Amino acid sequence: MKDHKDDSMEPSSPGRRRFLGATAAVGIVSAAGATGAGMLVRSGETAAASAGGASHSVKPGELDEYYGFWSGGHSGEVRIFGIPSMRELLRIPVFNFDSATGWGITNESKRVLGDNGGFLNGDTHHPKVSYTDARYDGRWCFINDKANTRVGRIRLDIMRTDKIVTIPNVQSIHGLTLQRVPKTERVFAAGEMIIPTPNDGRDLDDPSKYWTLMSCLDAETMEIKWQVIVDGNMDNCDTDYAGKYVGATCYNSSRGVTLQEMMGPERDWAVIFNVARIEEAVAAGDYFTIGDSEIPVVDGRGAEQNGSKYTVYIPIPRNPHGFNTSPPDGKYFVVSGKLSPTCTVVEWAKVDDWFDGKLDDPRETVVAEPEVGLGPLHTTFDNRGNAYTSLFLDSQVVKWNIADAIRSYNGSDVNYIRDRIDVHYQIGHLKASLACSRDVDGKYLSALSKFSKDRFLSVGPMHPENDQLIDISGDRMTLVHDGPTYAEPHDALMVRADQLNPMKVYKRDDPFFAETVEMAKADGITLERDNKVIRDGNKVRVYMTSVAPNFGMTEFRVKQGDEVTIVVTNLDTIEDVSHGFALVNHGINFEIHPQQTSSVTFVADKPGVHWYYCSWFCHALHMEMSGRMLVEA
Ligand code: RUQ
Ligand code: CUA
Repeated sequence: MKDHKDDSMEPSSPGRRRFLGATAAVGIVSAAGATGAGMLVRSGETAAASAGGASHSVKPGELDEYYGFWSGGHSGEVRIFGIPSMRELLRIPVFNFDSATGWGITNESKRVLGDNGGFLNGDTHHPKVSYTDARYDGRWCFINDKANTRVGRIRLDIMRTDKIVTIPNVQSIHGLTLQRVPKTERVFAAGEMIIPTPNDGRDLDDPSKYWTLMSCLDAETMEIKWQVIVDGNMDNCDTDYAGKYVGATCYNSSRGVTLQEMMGPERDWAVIFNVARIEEAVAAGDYFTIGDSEIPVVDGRGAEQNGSKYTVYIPIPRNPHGFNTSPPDGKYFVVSGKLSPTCTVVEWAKVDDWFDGKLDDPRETVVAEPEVGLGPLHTTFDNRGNAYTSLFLDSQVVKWNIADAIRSYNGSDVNYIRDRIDVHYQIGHLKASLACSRDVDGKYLSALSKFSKDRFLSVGPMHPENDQLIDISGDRMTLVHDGPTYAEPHDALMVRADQLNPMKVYKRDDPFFAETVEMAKADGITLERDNKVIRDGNKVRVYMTSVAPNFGMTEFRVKQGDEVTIVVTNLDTIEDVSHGFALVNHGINFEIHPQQTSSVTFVADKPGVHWYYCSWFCHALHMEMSGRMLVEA
């Protein structure tokens, strides 16, 4: 890599350097494991800009303006930040095991984890909050699991995961996006890795028979409605603002299985799916199925002929990555070149023209292809017609004007680059406040930098990442915060604080623990009152209440080998008075927040006295909130 010092820092230069595609390809591959000298150089511009940070601080006791939803990467969770303070407010376990809340331990969480409760890892990339008329409606946050091919859904009233589904016929869900209008009824999940279909041992050595599929889920039921088989692979995806299309990038149009093969072609593509035509085909029975799966699969292949009835393949330079639709009206989408220094701007209305048969060449949907810098990955937007693209290799965010990029593409000699700012370092995703919705406000931008290098105290070989906050409200971008994060948020989005309305105390009829309440009812138990042990053969159900600083039962007796279910109902009604139930030497701990019922099932295999205690600090006598399980040999 070249040293940054050699490059012009003029924000108005169209690109910091021009180069051949091959050079970029070598650059990005070496940077993947790299410590290029150029990455360490900081410009004077950034140091000066950082000085302006104080005005964006949120004072103790003050509330933030936005909720930030951060994917937790291979931690498998989702995190909530306050923006602009960048304070971490909550971690929501999704695909991971969580010691604090008992996610993966309690019966309620195991029901959500389902058959996949055996997997304790996940890799979350793209959190998406549900919409009504392309505005955040506070119902759900959806999240993909790249590691185990799942999609999870978080209820935003209680901030807990309530559904997880495994997507069949594909491997690795990477891109995840939602229908915006009239509201989120469909969730789209892009399969990334190509595999034989069905993947039952056939065609192991014949990658020409490997495929992947786009899946559409019903947002309400989380059932998979249909899938579309495509050429190439799929990476990131997004929808339009009319409820008609979903599109995904493809970085492996050659369907290669090695890095060299995947980097081969000069152009890959973005594939666009015509949702209405796919659903008509499914309704008409014009589909097939794969292996044991009953999901209708529609054939969207045919890249050589530019697509099928259901799809169009728009050629895009070299291994494109991000796919982002421009707010507030969703007129364009921007695809980043990754190994090409360009972004490609496509007008959604021209995709209509394509499907209406008015165009001869899918490239006619392209209205601009600005040169933005090295390693463009993702693009976000303000409310003033500007786009902001992350440049992995340049470690920069570049701000460019969409209308001027279109003018330039049409031959005008106009400079579309508005500003550049260094980020620290090797940025992946970036997202401006409300930029995926009609309410885009052009105030803040989160820059998720993959390397932090020298920005923080050393904590050993694993460095934190650096999620930076940039003020984009003025003509020039200003860096206002460095936010170290633990492995490894990929993407983030901001929702205005007034757009969410989480509960402060559970309702007793919450569906999250309804099944446990049903079980109690069948045992003749009123959870809000009873402290009782029910024996049913060698199955023992222990029902107890908790009110700070007491468990309703300070001892219970079982026999060695009994299968014991402990159900705890927190009768405290005051917000914040959470209890926990930890059973010593049994690997059991879980949350019970005010008015919540939680339960756990285990085998009492060790005779003797086993203490349980409250693990959530709730009262001056919290230490004394305990009891004994007596196990008879
Ligand atoms: S991808 S660094 Cu998983 Cu969102 Cu682009
Ligand atoms: Cu209850 Cu601590």
